[in-house]
Amino acid sequence: MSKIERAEVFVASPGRNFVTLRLTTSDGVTGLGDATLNGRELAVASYLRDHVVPLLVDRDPANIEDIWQYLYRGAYWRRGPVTMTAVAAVDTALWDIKGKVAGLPVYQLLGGRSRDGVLVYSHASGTDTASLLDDVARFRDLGYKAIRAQAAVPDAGASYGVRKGTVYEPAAHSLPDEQPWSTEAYLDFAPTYLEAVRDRFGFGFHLLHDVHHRLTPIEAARFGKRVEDCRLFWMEDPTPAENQEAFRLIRQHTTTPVAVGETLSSIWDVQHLITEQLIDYVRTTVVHAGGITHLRRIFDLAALYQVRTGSHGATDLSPVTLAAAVHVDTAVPNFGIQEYMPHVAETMEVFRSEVRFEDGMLHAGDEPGLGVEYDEKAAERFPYEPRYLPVARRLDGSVHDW
Ligand code: CS2
Ligand code: MG
Repeated sequence: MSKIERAEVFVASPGRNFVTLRLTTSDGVTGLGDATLNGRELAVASYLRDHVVPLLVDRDPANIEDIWQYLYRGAYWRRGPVTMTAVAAVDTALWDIKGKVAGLPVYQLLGGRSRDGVLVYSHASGTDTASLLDDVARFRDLGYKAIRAQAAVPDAGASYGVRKGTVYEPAAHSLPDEQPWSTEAYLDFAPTYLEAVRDRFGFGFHLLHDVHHRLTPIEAARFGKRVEDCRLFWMEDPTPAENQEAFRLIRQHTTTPVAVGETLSSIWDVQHLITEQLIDYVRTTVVHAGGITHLRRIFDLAALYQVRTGSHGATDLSPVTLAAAVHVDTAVPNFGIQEYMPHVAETMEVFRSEVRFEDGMLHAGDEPGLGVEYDEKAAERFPYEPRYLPVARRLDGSVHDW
């Protein structure tokens, strides 16, 4: 019997911070898992090093489901982003190993190919409408068939989702940026730039928008109704999802499709959203929702209710997560769309990935396993630096959802 012989946790900052788990078996097969939780990286690194690695050594890497149950139920303390990210890293690495042992890409282990390629959307942004329109034009030229549009809200300072050069969340500070927020200014402004995108470029591509948890349910209902003529592919995270029931009110007022899930980590966090058809797309992803094993369970539940997938894929998710997501997306029947922001060159020096972009789609490649290798020597050139996501404050100084 093959055994897990070694489990190593790497923390490095090639372009931004990533935590990576590498398992090695007694047969010398390696598997990778992403364990990155943006702004809380070391908590997951410690969870793995101090509490999970000692439990893995000598286990049979073939028993993915058993190891998942052992780590999840065996912790007693359930769910939550730190736990589920740590479990995800182990699970992803085990699927990588299983694929390499079988000589098959992971999507084959999940039932094989359901589609030729994985439709992706990327992020156009601007400091105002004019620069946003230029950025949308750039993404259209690059061949994207789906584009998310975000612009900085006037009088509300910096906004989420707006790139500064190549930097995308977080800003390069060791303590959180504090960014002003005005719901009124946003509700006045955002619909106008979404309309400007449709006026200029028409309807021959998918247009998406991220509200980033900023609105109350009734404000979100008003926003969704106001932008119906833009025919958005989705409005994302219109209101925080701790209270799943809150989405019923949004549903009662608008036909703009709703996507939720990037901050949620278990099937229980999306249960009512899915089974009561309060959303159209579920955005949980491999790294923050318990790995391929648990994500597949969420997506199968979603399929029963005509909810499609739309996995989170910002650059704080490592190329290991992107590859794992593309394997899952290739196989599941209810795939919707995959978020994709290309990683910067430093990131790709450390993670060599088979994932390829072509004509608006991602392709997983046919290497056994996930098709990603980690270059730990290259990673040594990029030491970890503490970084935080920003914090939002309303114009009166009180804290808002970022
Ligand atoms: C965003 C993310 O990609 C998205 O839709 O909401 O950029 C999110 O803010 C970051 O991943 C947080 O780490
Ligand atoms: Mg988002």
